[in-house]
Amino acid sequence: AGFFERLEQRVAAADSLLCIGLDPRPGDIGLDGYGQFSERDTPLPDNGSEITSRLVDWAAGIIEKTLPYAAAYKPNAAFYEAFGASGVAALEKIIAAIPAEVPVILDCKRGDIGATAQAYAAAAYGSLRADAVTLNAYMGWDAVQPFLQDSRKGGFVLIKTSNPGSEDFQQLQLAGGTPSAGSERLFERIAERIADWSPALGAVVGATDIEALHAIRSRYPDMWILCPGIGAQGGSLEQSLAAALRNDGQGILPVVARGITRADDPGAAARDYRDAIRAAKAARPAA
Ligand code: OMP
Repeated sequence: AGFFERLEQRVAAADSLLCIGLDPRPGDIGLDGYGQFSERDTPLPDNGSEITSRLVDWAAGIIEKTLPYAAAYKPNAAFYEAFGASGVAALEKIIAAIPAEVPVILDCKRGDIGATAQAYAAAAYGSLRADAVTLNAYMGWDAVQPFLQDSRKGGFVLIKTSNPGSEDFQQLQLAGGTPSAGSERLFERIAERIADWSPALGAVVGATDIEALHAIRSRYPDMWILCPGIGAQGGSLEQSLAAALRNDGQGILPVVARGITRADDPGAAARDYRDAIRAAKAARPAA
């Protein structure tokens, strides 16, 4: 089955839309201060297997407590690559340990010329065995296509991101709007393209811009939206869901990473988010 079909099966089975980010910092595994920038001649660390096992244990603890509430997990590759080869080894093991019915979205925001994107796709799907990836479409369709050649896999393209810098380019008004559609912003044009490119693509729209969530949902009633920025970045779960739930009560994956992984009790935090999602679905006006 295709990625979004499998995602919808998991969402229905767990009655949850929660996407849990697995982004370990050195302090999370007792290595505060690890990763100082080094000169070329600095010797390589010799504690590689210890780092791998600490990362794997950290993730296993969170997955064990949060699995019933998770629609999907989203490890961000940066936090593993930061530990070098041992971190990437841990990421492989962590993805392999997540039950196959729970989709894994590898957050790597890829997008390079086709031949290179092909190699990145091999890394994401061949080595790491992720189910889907996050993508940066700045380089266009040939940078995205290699991630969709396998019909079981899918991608979420950055549309309106959660960070302050998302105002720098994504909001730019494009010249030459049509009389019917009016003026158009860059992020809206990208959303239009991905809707044409493939049904295996969803949109990343951050929880910090409720207007953008509204704009994308009203234009694309069926598109899946990955919605980070809840918890540590201050976005509202309730407002995001009110803006972007589909009529069928699916269609948006609110992402929480630090808000769960750094909670005193990650299991209770995930359950609370899951319960808030159920409440928001129950509260929405009848279609
Ligand atoms: P927390 O702020 O700890 O919940 O982490 C958010 C996660 O979502 C990080 O892995 C970010 O890289 C990612 N993210 C954003 O925060 N904002 C975006 O606009 C897009 C992403 C993403 O693609 O997931």
